[in-house]
Amino acid sequence: MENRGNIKRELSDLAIFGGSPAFPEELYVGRPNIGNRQRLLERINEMLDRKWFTNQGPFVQELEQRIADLVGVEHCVATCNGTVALEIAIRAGGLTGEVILPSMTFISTAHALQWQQITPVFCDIDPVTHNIDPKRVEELITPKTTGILGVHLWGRPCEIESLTEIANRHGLKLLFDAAHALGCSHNGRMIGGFGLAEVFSFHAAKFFNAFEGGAIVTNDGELALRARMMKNIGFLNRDRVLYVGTNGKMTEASAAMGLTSLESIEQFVAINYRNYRGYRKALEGAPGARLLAHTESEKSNYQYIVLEIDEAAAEVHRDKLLKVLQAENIMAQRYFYPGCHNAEPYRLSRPQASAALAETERLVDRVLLLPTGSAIGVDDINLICQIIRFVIEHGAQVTMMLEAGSVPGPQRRVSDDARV
Ligand code: T4K
Repeated sequence: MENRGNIKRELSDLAIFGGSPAFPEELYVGRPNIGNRQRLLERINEMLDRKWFTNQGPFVQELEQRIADLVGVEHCVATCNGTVALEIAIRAGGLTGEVILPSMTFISTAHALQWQQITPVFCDIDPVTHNIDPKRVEELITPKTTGILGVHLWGRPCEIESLTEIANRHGLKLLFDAAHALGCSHNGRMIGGFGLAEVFSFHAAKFFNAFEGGAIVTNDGELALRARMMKNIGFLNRDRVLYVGTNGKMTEASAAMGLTSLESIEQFVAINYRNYRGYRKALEGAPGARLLAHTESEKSNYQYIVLEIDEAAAEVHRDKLLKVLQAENIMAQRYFYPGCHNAEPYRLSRPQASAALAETERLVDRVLLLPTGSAIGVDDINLICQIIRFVIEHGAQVTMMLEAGSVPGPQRRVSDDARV
Protein backbone atom coordinates (compact mmCIF):
# COMPACT_ATOMS: atom_id res chain seq x y z
CA MET A 1 0.00 0.00 0.00
CA GLU A 2 1.32 3.41 -0.97
CA ASN A 3 2.32 5.54 1.98
CA ARG A 4 0.50 8.89 1.84
CA GLY A 5 2.88 10.78 4.05
CA ASN A 6 2.70 10.76 7.79
CA ILE A 7 -1.03 11.20 8.11
CA LYS A 8 -2.75 7.88 8.74
CA ARG A 9 -5.77 7.32 6.55
CA GLU A 10 -5.96 3.56 6.45
CA LEU A 11 -5.00 0.91 8.94
CA SER A 12 -2.24 -0.27 6.65
CA ASP A 13 -0.66 3.22 6.97
CA LEU A 14 0.10 2.44 10.61
CA ALA A 15 3.71 1.36 11.03
CA ILE A 16 2.67 -1.63 13.13
CA PHE A 17 0.66 -2.88 10.14
CA GLY A 18 3.33 -2.25 7.53
CA GLY A 19 3.27 1.54 6.96
CA SER A 20 6.18 3.93 7.48
CA PRO A 21 6.74 5.32 10.97
CA ALA A 22 5.23 8.77 11.40
CA PHE A 23 8.48 10.10 12.84
CA PRO A 24 11.97 9.32 11.53
CA GLU A 25 13.41 9.53 15.07
CA GLU A 26 12.04 8.51 18.44
CA LEU A 27 10.11 11.14 20.41
CA TYR A 28 10.53 10.80 24.18
CA VAL A 29 8.43 11.60 27.20
CA GLY A 30 11.38 13.23 28.92
CA ARG A 31 14.05 14.52 26.53
CA PRO A 32 16.28 16.76 28.66
CA ASN A 33 15.72 20.50 28.39
CA ILE A 34 18.96 22.35 27.79
CA GLY A 35 19.03 26.04 28.58
CA ASN A 36 21.80 28.40 27.50
CA ARG A 37 24.59 26.05 26.44
CA GLN A 38 27.14 28.88 26.40
CA ARG A 39 26.37 29.81 30.02
CA LEU A 40 26.66 26.17 31.04
CA LEU A 41 30.06 25.84 29.40
CA GLU A 42 31.22 29.09 31.01
CA ARG A 43 30.22 27.71 34.38
CA ILE A 44 31.96 24.40 33.73
CA ASN A 45 35.12 26.31 32.74
CA GLU A 46 34.84 28.41 35.87
CA MET A 47 34.56 25.22 37.93
CA LEU A 48 37.61 23.72 36.21
CA ASP A 49 39.64 26.90 36.78
CA ARG A 50 38.57 26.97 40.41
CA LYS A 51 39.44 23.30 40.85
CA TRP A 52 36.55 22.85 43.26
CA PHE A 53 34.29 20.03 42.10
CA THR A 54 32.20 18.93 45.07
CA ASN A 55 31.80 19.22 48.88
CA GLN A 56 29.33 22.10 48.98
CA GLY A 57 31.09 24.29 46.41
CA PRO A 58 29.99 27.78 45.39
CA PHE A 59 27.64 26.63 42.60
CA VAL A 60 25.84 24.25 44.98
CA GLN A 61 25.48 27.01 47.54
CA GLU A 62 24.13 29.40 44.93
CA LEU A 63 21.67 26.82 43.60
CA GLU A 64 20.43 26.09 47.13
CA GLN A 65 19.80 29.78 47.75
CA ARG A 66 18.01 30.22 44.42
CA ILE A 67 15.76 27.19 44.92
CA ALA A 68 14.92 28.34 48.45
CA ASP A 69 14.02 31.80 47.09
CA LEU A 70 11.99 30.35 44.23
CA VAL A 71 9.79 28.22 46.46
CA GLY A 72 9.82 30.60 49.44
CA VAL A 73 11.42 28.43 52.12
CA GLU A 74 14.23 29.06 54.57
CA HIS A 75 16.37 26.03 53.80
CA CYS A 76 17.33 24.05 50.73
CA VAL A 77 19.73 21.12 50.95
CA ALA A 78 20.88 20.03 47.49
CA THR A 79 21.64 16.35 46.93
CA CYS A 80 22.97 14.03 44.24
CA ASN A 81 19.44 12.90 43.25
CA GLY A 82 15.84 12.83 44.42
CA THR A 83 15.95 9.27 45.77
CA VAL A 84 18.77 10.05 48.19
CA ALA A 85 17.05 13.33 49.09
CA LEU A 86 13.97 11.31 50.07
CA GLU A 87 16.03 8.86 52.13
CA ILE A 88 17.72 11.69 53.97
CA ALA A 89 14.51 13.69 54.52
CA ILE A 90 12.84 10.58 55.95
CA ARG A 91 15.77 9.91 58.27
CA ALA A 92 16.30 13.53 59.28
CA GLY A 93 12.55 13.81 59.89
CA GLY A 94 12.76 10.92 62.38
CA LEU A 95 10.32 8.59 60.62
CA THR A 96 10.36 4.96 61.73
CA GLY A 97 8.00 1.96 61.85
CA GLU A 98 5.31 2.41 59.19
CA VAL A 99 4.72 5.28 56.81
CA ILE A 100 1.64 5.74 54.62
CA LEU A 101 2.18 6.67 50.97
CA PRO A 102 0.42 6.18 47.65
CA SER A 103 1.27 3.12 45.58
CA MET A 104 0.76 5.26 42.47
CA THR A 105 4.25 6.77 42.46
CA PHE A 106 7.75 6.13 41.20
CA ILE A 107 9.25 3.18 43.06
CA SER A 108 11.85 5.47 44.70
CA THR A 109 9.22 6.82 47.08
CA ALA A 110 8.64 3.34 48.55
CA HIS A 111 12.27 2.25 48.38
CA ALA A 112 13.44 5.35 50.25
CA LEU A 113 11.46 4.02 53.23
CA GLN A 114 12.16 0.31 52.90
CA TRP A 115 15.89 0.98 52.39
CA GLN A 116 15.96 2.07 56.03
CA GLN A 117 13.70 -0.68 57.36
CA ILE A 118 10.59 1.50 57.45
CA THR A 119 7.51 -0.31 56.13
CA PRO A 120 5.78 1.50 53.26
CA VAL A 121 2.02 1.14 53.74
CA PHE A 122 0.34 1.70 50.39
CA CYS A 123 -2.77 3.82 50.23
CA ASP A 124 -5.22 4.06 47.35
CA ILE A 125 -5.68 7.17 45.24
CA ASP A 126 -8.50 9.44 44.26
CA PRO A 127 -9.31 8.39 40.67
CA VAL A 128 -9.92 11.98 39.59
CA THR A 129 -6.77 13.62 40.96
CA HIS A 130 -4.53 10.49 40.89
CA ASN A 131 -3.20 11.62 44.29
CA ILE A 132 -3.32 9.83 47.65
CA ASP A 133 -6.89 9.72 48.93
CA PRO A 134 -7.00 11.29 52.40
CA LYS A 135 -10.25 9.43 53.11
CA ARG A 136 -8.32 6.16 52.88
CA VAL A 137 -5.29 7.27 54.89
CA GLU A 138 -6.94 7.13 58.27
CA GLU A 139 -7.91 3.45 58.05
CA LEU A 140 -4.24 2.55 57.51
CA ILE A 141 -2.96 4.20 60.67
CA THR A 142 -1.67 1.72 63.27
CA PRO A 143 0.30 2.16 66.50
CA LYS A 144 3.45 1.78 64.39
CA THR A 145 2.63 4.62 61.98
CA THR A 146 4.93 7.61 62.31
CA GLY A 147 4.24 9.53 59.16
CA ILE A 148 2.50 10.22 55.88
CA LEU A 149 4.47 10.68 52.70
CA GLY A 150 2.28 12.42 50.13
CA VAL A 151 3.31 12.64 46.48
CA HIS A 152 2.31 15.61 44.30
CA LEU A 153 1.82 13.36 41.31
CA TRP A 154 2.34 14.95 37.89
CA GLY A 155 3.04 18.23 39.75
CA ARG A 156 -0.57 18.46 40.91
CA PRO A 157 -0.66 19.11 44.66
CA CYS A 158 -2.09 16.50 47.04
CA GLU A 159 -5.02 17.42 49.27
CA ILE A 160 -2.57 19.15 51.57
CA GLU A 161 -5.10 20.55 54.08
CA SER A 162 -6.81 17.20 54.67
CA LEU A 163 -3.49 15.39 55.04
CA THR A 164 -2.21 18.05 57.43
CA GLU A 165 -5.36 17.76 59.52
CA ILE A 166 -5.06 13.96 59.72
CA ALA A 167 -1.34 14.12 60.52
CA ASN A 168 -1.91 16.68 63.27
CA ARG A 169 -4.83 14.78 64.79
CA HIS A 170 -2.80 11.54 64.98
CA GLY A 171 0.55 13.12 65.87
CA LEU A 172 2.14 11.99 62.59
CA LYS A 173 4.86 13.64 60.59
CA LEU A 174 3.93 14.80 57.11
CA LEU A 175 6.45 14.84 54.28
CA PHE A 176 5.92 15.41 50.57
CA ASP A 177 7.61 13.84 47.61
CA ALA A 178 7.54 16.85 45.30
CA ALA A 179 9.78 15.26 42.66
CA HIS A 180 7.35 16.38 39.92
CA ALA A 181 6.32 19.68 41.43
CA LEU A 182 9.08 22.28 41.23
CA GLY A 183 7.47 25.55 40.16
CA CYS A 184 3.92 24.46 41.07
CA SER A 185 1.67 26.19 43.58
CA HIS A 186 -1.22 25.30 45.85
CA ASN A 187 -3.67 28.05 46.84
CA GLY A 188 -1.11 30.54 45.62
CA ARG A 189 1.73 29.15 47.79
CA MET A 190 4.63 27.42 46.13
CA ILE A 191 5.07 23.69 46.63
CA GLY A 192 8.14 23.25 48.81
CA GLY A 193 6.89 24.94 51.96
CA PHE A 194 4.29 22.38 53.05
CA GLY A 195 4.57 19.68 55.71
CA LEU A 196 7.78 19.06 57.62
CA ALA A 197 9.82 18.97 54.42
CA GLU A 198 9.41 18.42 50.69
CA VAL A 199 11.74 16.77 48.20
CA PHE A 200 12.46 17.69 44.57
CA SER A 201 14.12 15.69 41.80
CA PHE A 202 16.31 17.33 39.17
CA HIS A 203 16.82 14.17 37.11
CA ALA A 204 17.68 14.60 33.40
CA ALA A 205 14.14 13.67 32.34
CA LYS A 206 12.53 16.33 34.58
CA PHE A 207 11.64 19.67 32.98
CA PHE A 208 14.24 21.24 35.25
CA ASN A 209 17.40 19.19 35.42
CA ALA A 210 20.82 19.21 36.99
CA PHE A 211 21.87 16.11 34.98
CA GLU A 212 21.08 14.22 38.21
CA GLY A 213 20.10 16.05 41.36
CA GLY A 214 17.60 16.62 44.07
CA ALA A 215 16.86 18.84 47.05
CA ILE A 216 15.21 18.81 50.45
CA VAL A 217 13.37 22.04 51.19
CA THR A 218 12.00 22.95 54.60
CA ASN A 219 11.36 25.74 57.07
CA ASP A 220 12.60 23.54 59.90
CA GLY A 221 16.15 24.64 60.67
CA GLU A 222 17.02 21.61 62.77
CA LEU A 223 15.82 19.16 60.14
CA ALA A 224 17.81 21.08 57.52
CA LEU A 225 20.97 20.91 59.63
CA ARG A 226 20.54 17.17 60.20
CA ALA A 227 19.93 16.63 56.48
CA ARG A 228 22.99 18.70 55.62
CA MET A 229 25.18 16.54 57.86
CA MET A 230 23.58 13.28 56.71
CA LYS A 231 24.26 14.05 53.05
CA ASN A 232 27.88 14.77 54.05
CA ILE A 233 28.50 11.32 55.59
CA GLY A 234 27.41 12.59 58.99
CA PHE A 235 30.17 15.19 59.39
CA LEU A 236 29.47 18.30 61.45
CA ASN A 237 33.02 19.44 60.80
CA ARG A 238 36.29 17.84 59.82
CA ASP A 239 36.79 16.00 63.12
CA ARG A 240 33.28 15.45 64.31
CA VAL A 241 30.70 12.98 62.98
CA LEU A 242 27.28 13.49 64.56
CA TYR A 243 25.09 11.12 62.54
CA VAL A 244 25.19 7.95 60.52
CA GLY A 245 25.32 9.55 57.12
CA THR A 246 25.64 8.82 53.45
CA ASN A 247 27.28 10.51 50.52
CA GLY A 248 24.40 12.49 49.06
CA LYS A 249 26.36 15.52 47.91
CA MET A 250 25.58 17.30 44.66
CA THR A 251 28.56 17.94 42.40
CA GLU A 252 29.51 21.38 41.11
CA ALA A 253 28.91 20.21 37.53
CA SER A 254 25.33 19.30 38.44
CA ALA A 255 24.83 22.61 40.20
CA ALA A 256 26.21 24.42 37.12
CA MET A 257 23.56 22.67 35.04
CA GLY A 258 20.92 23.42 37.67
CA LEU A 259 21.77 27.13 37.74
CA THR A 260 21.70 27.25 33.96
CA SER A 261 18.35 25.41 33.85
CA LEU A 262 16.99 27.86 36.41
CA GLU A 263 17.74 30.77 34.07
CA SER A 264 15.46 29.18 31.45
CA ILE A 265 12.79 27.80 33.73
CA GLU A 266 10.06 30.18 32.53
CA GLN A 267 10.80 29.33 28.92
CA PHE A 268 10.61 25.59 29.70
CA VAL A 269 7.25 26.05 31.41
CA ALA A 270 5.96 28.16 28.51
CA ILE A 271 6.88 25.38 26.06
CA ASN A 272 5.25 22.74 28.27
CA TYR A 273 2.13 24.87 28.54
CA ARG A 274 1.98 25.36 24.77
CA ASN A 275 2.31 21.59 24.35
CA TYR A 276 -0.35 20.92 26.99
CA ARG A 277 -2.79 23.29 25.25
CA GLY A 278 -1.94 21.68 21.92
CA TYR A 279 -2.70 18.19 23.21
CA ARG A 280 -5.91 19.35 24.87
CA LYS A 281 -7.19 20.92 21.69
CA ALA A 282 -6.17 18.07 19.41
CA LEU A 283 -7.62 15.34 21.64
CA GLU A 284 -10.82 17.12 22.61
CA GLY A 285 -13.80 14.80 22.35
CA ALA A 286 -11.78 11.68 21.45
CA PRO A 287 -13.87 8.84 22.92
CA GLY A 288 -12.26 7.11 25.87
CA ALA A 289 -9.23 9.45 25.96
CA ARG A 290 -9.09 11.73 28.99
CA LEU A 291 -6.23 14.17 29.27
CA LEU A 292 -5.46 15.11 32.84
CA ALA A 293 -6.15 18.81 33.40
CA HIS A 294 -4.17 21.32 35.42
CA THR A 295 -5.74 24.10 37.47
CA GLU A 296 -4.75 27.09 35.40
CA SER A 297 -5.25 29.59 38.23
CA GLU A 298 -2.31 27.90 40.00
CA LYS A 299 1.30 27.77 38.88
CA SER A 300 2.23 24.53 37.18
CA ASN A 301 5.24 23.26 35.28
CA TYR A 302 2.97 21.28 32.90
CA GLN A 303 5.78 18.75 32.52
CA TYR A 304 3.65 15.65 32.11
CA ILE A 305 1.02 14.99 29.47
CA VAL A 306 -1.07 12.30 31.14
CA LEU A 307 -3.60 10.45 29.08
CA GLU A 308 -6.09 7.96 30.49
CA ILE A 309 -7.46 5.40 28.08
CA ASP A 310 -10.82 3.89 28.93
CA GLU A 311 -10.84 0.63 26.99
CA ALA A 312 -14.62 0.29 27.04
CA ALA A 313 -15.11 3.63 25.27
CA ALA A 314 -12.00 3.61 23.07
CA GLU A 315 -12.41 -0.06 22.13
CA VAL A 316 -8.66 -0.40 22.37
CA HIS A 317 -6.57 -1.10 25.45
CA ARG A 318 -3.89 1.36 26.54
CA ASP A 319 -1.18 -1.25 25.91
CA LYS A 320 -2.29 -1.80 22.33
CA LEU A 321 -2.36 1.92 21.70
CA LEU A 322 1.13 2.13 23.23
CA LYS A 323 2.35 -0.56 20.89
CA VAL A 324 0.94 1.25 17.87
CA LEU A 325 2.50 4.55 18.99
CA GLN A 326 5.91 3.03 19.62
CA ALA A 327 5.96 1.59 16.12
CA GLU A 328 5.47 5.19 14.94
CA ASN A 329 8.54 6.21 17.03
CA ILE A 330 6.28 7.93 19.55
CA MET A 331 7.89 6.61 22.74
CA ALA A 332 4.94 7.10 25.06
CA GLN A 333 5.36 5.43 28.46
CA ARG A 334 3.29 3.67 31.11
CA TYR A 335 3.91 5.32 34.48
CA PHE A 336 3.99 3.81 37.19
CA TYR A 337 3.06 0.37 36.03
CA PRO A 338 2.25 -2.01 37.73
CA GLY A 339 2.08 0.10 40.92
CA CYS A 340 4.66 -0.03 43.72
CA HIS A 341 2.66 -2.64 45.64
CA ASN A 342 3.06 -5.03 42.70
CA ALA A 343 6.84 -4.66 42.52
CA GLU A 344 8.52 -7.86 43.73
CA PRO A 345 9.90 -6.69 47.09
CA TYR A 346 6.46 -5.49 48.15
CA ARG A 347 4.20 -7.99 46.41
CA LEU A 348 6.06 -10.94 47.88
CA SER A 349 5.79 -9.65 51.43
CA ARG A 350 2.18 -8.42 51.10
CA PRO A 351 0.40 -10.31 48.33
CA GLN A 352 -3.01 -9.12 49.56
CA ALA A 353 -2.24 -5.40 49.19
CA SER A 354 -3.89 -5.04 45.80
CA ALA A 355 -7.33 -5.79 47.26
CA ALA A 356 -7.32 -2.41 48.99
CA LEU A 357 -5.85 -0.58 46.01
CA ALA A 358 -8.62 -0.89 43.45
CA GLU A 359 -8.31 2.65 42.05
CA THR A 360 -4.53 2.34 41.75
CA GLU A 361 -4.86 -0.99 39.95
CA ARG A 362 -7.40 0.51 37.59
CA LEU A 363 -5.28 3.56 36.86
CA VAL A 364 -1.95 1.79 36.20
CA ASP A 365 -3.80 -0.11 33.49
CA ARG A 366 -4.99 3.09 31.79
CA VAL A 367 -2.33 5.76 32.11
CA LEU A 368 -0.13 6.73 29.20
CA LEU A 369 2.40 9.57 29.21
CA LEU A 370 2.95 11.37 25.93
CA PRO A 371 6.08 13.12 24.65
CA THR A 372 6.52 16.77 25.58
CA GLY A 373 9.23 19.30 26.45
CA SER A 374 11.36 21.49 24.22
CA ALA A 375 12.12 18.62 21.81
CA ILE A 376 8.45 18.43 20.77
CA GLY A 377 6.75 20.95 18.48
CA VAL A 378 3.13 21.81 17.74
CA ASP A 379 3.17 19.89 14.44
CA ASP A 380 4.50 16.81 16.24
CA ILE A 381 1.64 17.05 18.72
CA ASN A 382 -0.96 17.37 15.99
CA LEU A 383 0.41 14.30 14.27
CA ILE A 384 0.63 12.29 17.51
CA CYS A 385 -2.98 13.18 18.28
CA GLN A 386 -4.12 12.40 14.74
CA ILE A 387 -2.69 8.91 15.20
CA ILE A 388 -4.31 8.48 18.62
CA ARG A 389 -7.67 9.60 17.24
CA PHE A 390 -7.27 7.34 14.23
CA VAL A 391 -6.49 4.33 16.41
CA ILE A 392 -9.50 5.05 18.63
CA GLU A 393 -11.72 5.59 15.59
CA HIS A 394 -10.74 2.09 14.47
CA GLY A 395 -10.37 0.76 18.01
CA ALA A 396 -12.25 -2.48 17.56
CA GLN A 397 -10.42 -3.34 14.35
CA VAL A 398 -6.98 -2.46 15.71
CA THR A 399 -7.71 -4.61 18.75
CA MET A 400 -8.82 -7.52 16.62
CA MET A 401 -5.82 -7.31 14.30
CA LEU A 402 -3.32 -7.09 17.14
CA GLU A 403 -4.94 -9.98 18.96
CA ALA A 404 -4.97 -12.07 15.79
CA GLY A 405 -1.29 -11.25 15.36
CA SER A 406 -1.78 -10.68 11.65
CA VAL A 407 -1.91 -7.68 9.34
CA PRO A 408 -3.34 -7.03 5.87
CA GLY A 409 -0.75 -7.92 3.26
CA PRO A 410 1.77 -10.74 3.40
CA GLN A 411 4.86 -8.81 4.42
CA ARG A 412 4.42 -8.24 8.15
CA ARG A 413 3.37 -10.02 11.33
CA VAL A 414 3.02 -8.34 14.69
CA SER A 415 4.23 -9.88 17.91
CA ASP A 416 2.09 -12.50 19.58
CA ASP A 417 2.23 -10.46 22.74
CA ALA A 418 -0.26 -7.76 21.79
CA ARG A 419 -0.45 -6.46 25.38
CA VAL A 420 3.26 -5.38 25.22
N1 T4K B 1 9.74 10.44 43.46
C1 T4K B 1 9.05 10.50 42.32
C2 T4K B 1 7.58 10.70 42.37
C3 T4K B 1 9.71 10.41 41.09
O1 T4K B 1 9.02 10.46 39.94
C4 T4K B 1 11.11 10.25 41.08
C5 T4K B 1 11.82 10.11 39.82
C6 T4K B 1 11.78 10.19 42.30
C7 T4K B 1 11.06 10.29 43.48
C8 T4K B 1 13.26 9.98 42.40
O2 T4K B 1 14.02 11.02 41.84
P1 T4K B 1 15.47 10.72 41.18
O3 T4K B 1 16.24 9.89 42.13
O4 T4K B 1 15.25 10.03 39.86
O5 T4K B 1 16.05 12.09 41.03
C9 T4K B 1 12.29 8.70 34.97
C10 T4K B 1 13.42 9.23 35.83
O6 T4K B 1 14.54 8.38 35.78
C11 T4K B 1 13.05 9.44 37.26
O7 T4K B 1 13.89 10.46 37.72
C12 T4K B 1 11.62 9.91 37.42
N2 T4K B 1 11.18 10.04 38.75
C13 T4K B 1 10.67 8.99 36.69
C14 T4K B 1 9.26 9.48 36.79
O8 T4K B 1 11.02 9.00 35.33
P2 T4K B 1 11.88 6.60 33.39
O9 T4K B 1 11.54 5.27 33.85
O10 T4K B 1 10.86 7.36 32.72
O11 T4K B 1 13.04 6.43 32.37
P3 T4K B 1 14.31 7.24 31.98
O12 T4K B 1 14.88 7.99 33.12
O13 T4K B 1 15.17 6.24 31.39
O14 T4K B 1 13.94 8.28 30.82
C15 T4K B 1 12.72 8.84 30.52
C16 T4K B 1 12.73 9.30 29.08
O15 T4K B 1 13.66 10.34 28.82
C17 T4K B 1 13.07 8.21 28.13
O16 T4K B 1 12.00 8.19 27.28
C18 T4K B 1 14.37 8.60 27.47
C19 T4K B 1 14.57 10.04 27.77
N3 T4K B 1 15.91 10.41 28.21
C20 T4K B 1 16.33 9.97 29.43
C21 T4K B 1 17.56 10.29 29.91
C22 T4K B 1 18.04 9.79 31.25
C23 T4K B 1 16.70 11.19 27.43
O17 T4K B 1 16.32 11.57 26.33
N4 T4K B 1 17.95 11.57 27.90
C24 T4K B 1 18.41 11.17 29.12
O18 T4K B 1 19.52 11.55 29.53
O19 T4K B 1 12.42 7.35 34.74
